[in-house]
Amino acid sequence: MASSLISRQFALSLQKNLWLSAPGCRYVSKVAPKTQVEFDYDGPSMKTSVPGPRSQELTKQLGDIQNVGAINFFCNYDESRGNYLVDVDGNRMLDIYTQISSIPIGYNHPALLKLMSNPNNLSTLVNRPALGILPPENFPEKLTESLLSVAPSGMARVQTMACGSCANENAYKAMFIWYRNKERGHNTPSEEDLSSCMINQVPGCPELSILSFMGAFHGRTMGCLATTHSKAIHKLDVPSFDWPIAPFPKLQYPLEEFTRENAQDEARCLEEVEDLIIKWRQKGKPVAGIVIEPIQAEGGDNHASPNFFKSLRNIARKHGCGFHVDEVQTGGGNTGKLWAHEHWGMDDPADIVSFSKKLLTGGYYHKDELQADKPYRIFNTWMGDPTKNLLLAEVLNVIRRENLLEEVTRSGKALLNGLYELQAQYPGLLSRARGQGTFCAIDICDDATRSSILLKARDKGVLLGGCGDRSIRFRPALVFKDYHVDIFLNIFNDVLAQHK
Ligand code: PSZ
Repeated sequence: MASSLISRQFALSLQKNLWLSAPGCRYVSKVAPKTQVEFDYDGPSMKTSVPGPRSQELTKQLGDIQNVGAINFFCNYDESRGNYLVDVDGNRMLDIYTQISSIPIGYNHPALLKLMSNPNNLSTLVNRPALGILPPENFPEKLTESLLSVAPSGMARVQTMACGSCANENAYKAMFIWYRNKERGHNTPSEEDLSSCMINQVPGCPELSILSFMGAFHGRTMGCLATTHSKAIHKLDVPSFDWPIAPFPKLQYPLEEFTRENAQDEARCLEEVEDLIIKWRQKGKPVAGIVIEPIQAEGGDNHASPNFFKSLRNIARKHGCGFHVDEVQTGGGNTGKLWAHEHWGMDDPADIVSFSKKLLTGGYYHKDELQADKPYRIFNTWMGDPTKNLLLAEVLNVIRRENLLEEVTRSGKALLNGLYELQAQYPGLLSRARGQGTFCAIDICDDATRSSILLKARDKGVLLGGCGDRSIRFRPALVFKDYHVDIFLNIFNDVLAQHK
């Protein structure tokens, strides 16, 4: 199975000259002259409305096996290229959502196909190790080449995990362990600690808390879910912790017109954070850590200023709380920097930075002191996946080689300017265009109109996502260029004209 897939992909990469002449494909040489090959289609091409008949048939089949309520359509990943996702009905769509923001350099990037078709990588593909106990020889080297080469300021240690939730879940545990060790004065745990933890009681299972923000999304596993506050349906019926939840600033746009109001709102939120930390300490549930996204994504692309984050970081320090920046969605380059927190301009931005999605492997960076004091305290079977480290090392090479962060900054400006223009043209429909790099969003007048716009855009060959109550978010791959922005703006303009 694996080898037939590999040989097919190998064949694909060898056939690159054929792609040059494939109908609807083009060789983009002007934009990225340093790249030996970059393939992309020249625009969307729609054959049916989406989902088409084949997708509907497959959804029915899968429906006998799983809940399919969330499935949009089925994909043909062999045919997908660059910024274009092709479905099983032969529809080719400009993908500005990229698997919930998790395709870093487009579909079937030649550099990644080449990597995976290298026979030297076969054993990494077919033998998934339990990394915490039996890592492969090249593991330190690959971590150094991939994750450590882009480590946030002040962090030289990284722990990989399988997904974003798993990363955050373990990062929270790391903060609790660190906090209790500080409280204990780094002495060994007592007999009572050890026996009480076995029955979920204090002092072994202490009443500690993590402070999170209204509108946040940090994952759906039980611990993470206690810090997720974006939609009720995520949380309903699942027991949770009594942990403090602070308000996240609600910025008014355009920012230059509301400088004073926005600064006041941020100050109000920060004040509330300190109040909550004090209140929860008094309740006997001290805040061991603060977790925050640099831009609240699922919650509606809510931004805050670098000053807000700087002050919050100081509050965490002042009260002895760990500071965990969740870059699962913002990390990987969409904001024009590899990490969104780099925009804050701080030498010591966090104690923990978690990632997944565009970084291909989940995990978290941490300060030395956040390392668990004993083996097996932060542990599971896989603890990541070395194939993802291989891919990530190559993705980072491509990002550097093709200056993709600069490209993102450029196409992001074009995208945001386009959104500003559309918002001026359709003031009743659109508002609050905002973004950093291509990590952009715009608000639609109401949820029903948003759904209609998303579906109509899809039928015209543009894939977008929603977030928050009524926002549309943009999450293209890093190979999204100015001319993709133009294609998008033309189609989006047509769709909006139908909703006037
Ligand atoms: O509906 C869902 O479960 C979704 S839709 C988008 C996400 C999840 N994002 C995942 C995510 C995130 O955006 C942030 C900031 N933190 C943690 C997570 C969880 O990552 P995964 O999904 O890999 O567990």
